[in-house]
Amino acid sequence: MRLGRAGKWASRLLALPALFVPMAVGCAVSGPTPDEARVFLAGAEERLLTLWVDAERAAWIQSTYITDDTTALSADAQTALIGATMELAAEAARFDALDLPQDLRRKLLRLKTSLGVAAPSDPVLQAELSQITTGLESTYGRGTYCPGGPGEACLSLPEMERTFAESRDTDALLDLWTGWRAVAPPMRDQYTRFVELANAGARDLGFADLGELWRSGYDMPPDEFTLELERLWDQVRPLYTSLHCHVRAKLAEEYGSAVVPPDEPIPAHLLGNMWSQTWANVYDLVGPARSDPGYDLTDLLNARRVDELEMVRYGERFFSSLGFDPLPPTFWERSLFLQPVDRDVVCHASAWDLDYESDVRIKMCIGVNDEDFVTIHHELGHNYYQRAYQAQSPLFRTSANDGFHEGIGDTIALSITPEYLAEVGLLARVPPADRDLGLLLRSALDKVAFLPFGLMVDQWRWKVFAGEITPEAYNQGWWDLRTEYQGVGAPVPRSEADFDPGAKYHIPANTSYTRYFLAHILQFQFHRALCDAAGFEGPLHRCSIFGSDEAGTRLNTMLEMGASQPWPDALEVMTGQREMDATAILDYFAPLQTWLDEQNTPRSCGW
Ligand code: X8Z
Ligand code: ZN
Repeated sequence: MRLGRAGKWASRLLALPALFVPMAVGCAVSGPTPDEARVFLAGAEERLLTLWVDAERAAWIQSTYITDDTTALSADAQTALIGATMELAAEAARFDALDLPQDLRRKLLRLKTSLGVAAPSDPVLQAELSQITTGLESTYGRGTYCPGGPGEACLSLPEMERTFAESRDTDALLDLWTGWRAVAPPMRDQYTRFVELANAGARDLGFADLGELWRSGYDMPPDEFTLELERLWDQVRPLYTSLHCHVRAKLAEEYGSAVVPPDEPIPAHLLGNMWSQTWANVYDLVGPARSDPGYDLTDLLNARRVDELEMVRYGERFFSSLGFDPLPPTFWERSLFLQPVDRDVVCHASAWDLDYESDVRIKMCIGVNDEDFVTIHHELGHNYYQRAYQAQSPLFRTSANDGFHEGIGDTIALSITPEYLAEVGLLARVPPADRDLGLLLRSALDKVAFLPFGLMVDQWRWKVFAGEITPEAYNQGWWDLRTEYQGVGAPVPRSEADFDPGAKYHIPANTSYTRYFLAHILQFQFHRALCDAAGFEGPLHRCSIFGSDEAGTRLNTMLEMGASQPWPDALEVMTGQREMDATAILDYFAPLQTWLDEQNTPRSCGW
């Protein structure tokens, strides 16, 4: 399975009739039995596994060599998988009323919810849907912006992202901000059709719409999950609002209040990131003058001449230090680490497990910088999770919930502390404790700034799937939510001729996004628990679990479980807690909250 995308499953067309129901011979009234359910699921898993692998191979080739042909072949594999999964899910309905052991009940639900997309039963519509989804991803992957016009030199997305990280020239930033977004309007009609088809499929599976299908993967009723998200957001919102207030004030000092007006959303092109989802790239504009940590990881990597591959080796060595086996030779032979010069690829980072066993890979267009150093750890977290649960039966070869999958590598990356960098020879001197505020602020610009973005992307999609945001209001609905949650606004007027959601990878790639919000809460819980296991004493932002067998064992115990148990059980194994809990992230940033409150005293906050 691929992470970084919805677990889209497709299978070759089946030989079995769609509703083949074996009947017990010689019984007048014969309902299905638990044994029949077990046999059915074993057959389904075997068949799906083959189809998943087929679809993954086709998708890998599509993503690493985008052409019309590879896109079409990937769509075919996807159509086959969707067809089989929908058919199996329909067959499985006969076990709905049966009293089943927990593992079988879980597998039946997984059969339905693990589809990132559902489709109507008509094979023609299934093919149409697959062509749309694969086509959208290829369109995104091929996207460039040519500032001089068509035929002139073009910029790739990673190139534009570097300028966003480094430039303070508002005109240049605005030009790239609008230029990149031209990739998306051609997706708009296709996205509208995608919503129609996928919703029809979700309804066939018994869900109100695709959003409800997605929300049903969390071991609780979907409405309860929505409330759970609100609860977590309410816990962290005050910290976000304080950070927003400080950042807006400092940006206003830099750019002037005509560009960054008080009491209004922050213009989206000024936060150091194409989507304003993380803000650490503007640290130099907003950091505390006397508490700078005194080092910059990008500079350290460059000074030590660490290249892209060596960055991945640092990641592998971290996991090895926890007791995990080294990555297999095939990982190094088959991964894509660099952006090829001669063909289009989907540069958005992802982690793959092509055979659902050991053929793990990452796909990234790595740049030598701090962001990509962390992203490498993020992706490797997926790969080590995939390897850890490979002994589970196929429907359980995924994480406890999708937030867990996204949170593992990030948890490891929280251990990239100054102490760790010194231990591995990247940093000469560990900054003293009086520099902690700078460290915490830099981290918050990534982790805290991300939270409302992590939430709003699916708030938009869920409303779209539910018909509350209609195609005529796609863009307006997007910016309403950007404003409401993030306090970030479009720097130039937008209209329904635009389709700004489509310029964010996970919309064309149909990857659910709430997983990242959950991961940003969970990773601090995981980190706290693993630091505890490692016997660390001191502030959590100075804790690195590098080299701790105890932490590694604790982590592995949870990873091995895959999705075989409800996520609260998995969480308990790792942390002793059964609830997702934002107190870990709040504790981590508590000294920063105090400092932000002081800074913000004379300011008017909010938007
Ligand atoms: O998409 C990703 C990963 C792949 S699963 C690179 N992330 C989200 C994003 O880039 O928007 C990681 C954090 C959020
Ligand atoms: Zn990920």
